[in-house]
Amino acid sequence: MTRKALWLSATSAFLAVFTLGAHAENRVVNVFNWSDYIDSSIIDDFTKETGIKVVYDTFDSNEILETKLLAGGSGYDVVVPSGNFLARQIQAGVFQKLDKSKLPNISNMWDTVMERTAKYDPGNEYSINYMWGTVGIGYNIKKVQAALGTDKIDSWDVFFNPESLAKLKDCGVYVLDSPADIIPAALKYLGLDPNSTSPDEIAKAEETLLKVRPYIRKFHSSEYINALANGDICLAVGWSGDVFQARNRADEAKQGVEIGYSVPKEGAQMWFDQMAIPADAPHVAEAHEFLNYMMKPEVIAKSSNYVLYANGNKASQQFIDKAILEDPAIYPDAATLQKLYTVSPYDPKTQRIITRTWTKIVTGQ
Ligand code: N2P
Repeated sequence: MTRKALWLSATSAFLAVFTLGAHAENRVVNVFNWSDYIDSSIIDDFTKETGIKVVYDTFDSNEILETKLLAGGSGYDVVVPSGNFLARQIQAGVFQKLDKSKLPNISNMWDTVMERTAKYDPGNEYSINYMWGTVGIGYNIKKVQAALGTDKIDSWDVFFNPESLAKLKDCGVYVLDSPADIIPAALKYLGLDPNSTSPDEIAKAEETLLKVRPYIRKFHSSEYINALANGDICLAVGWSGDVFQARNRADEAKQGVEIGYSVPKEGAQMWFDQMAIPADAPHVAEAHEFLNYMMKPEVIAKSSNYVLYANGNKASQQFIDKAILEDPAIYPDAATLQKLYTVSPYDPKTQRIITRTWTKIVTGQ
């Protein structure tokens, strides 16, 4: 080889390596997940292990996610709708089928959870469970004791009974800004089917909520974590793990705030948040790598240990803190399971009624 040829081949070898390297660095996955829903070290570890950069955005409402998905071109590669929303989004053609050959860690998943999520995603073809939990009542134990004379809440009556909620008005009540979580709870409290699509029954739920509306300070689906932890409010209708995160933040702050969580005896909703890949996702290969990584038992256990929600990964349970695994409000025992119901997606007509009803409730008119 002449000197020039040698130089040329060295240069092209260098260029080849350089280009490959640059390509690896450019790999990206755009993730859109709920707020307060991951230990961020998981994202750093994923990037270290795979070289794929994660652009991580958050939301706190299924409606917000749905609006983006239905508009198309969201640019997201992995999104996490709840099962009842996922079901109709699958119907609308928003997602692509998962390539299971790229997801070997699916063998770690928990059949009991998959049977339940199949209600929303038959055959679990489009989605993988991330976390699941309940809708219940988070409360400031001392403030509730002072206002109501009890430090134990076990019934929706504390919230839906206007006489009771009036007593909590001044110490502050927040409620999820989420009709598909709150209206079924009102129906259940009234002894009706939480999945009712009857306009009359939904009107009864509306009436019940309007009666307590004057005592609600805010409808919001993520601010209640800090509001509870700081002692700014005394009650929140919220999601289980978020309330437990509030409890932990309060413990860390050492200001004497103690937080409790109740799965009311009349029944509480059990929901499933599912990871899925939009049909128009720009980085499909990276999305599969991300999903497969999230199904590693140690990884998803780390997430549950941090966000205090149960996950749908059976093999992860050996890595989950004992206190979490044995807490029936996180991993329900048979007695708690009996109290839990699931919700179905609303048909378009019922959805319009629900949306209208919710506007009336939130605006108080
Ligand atoms: C996470 C709340 C997710 C539960 N902060 C709602 N599906």
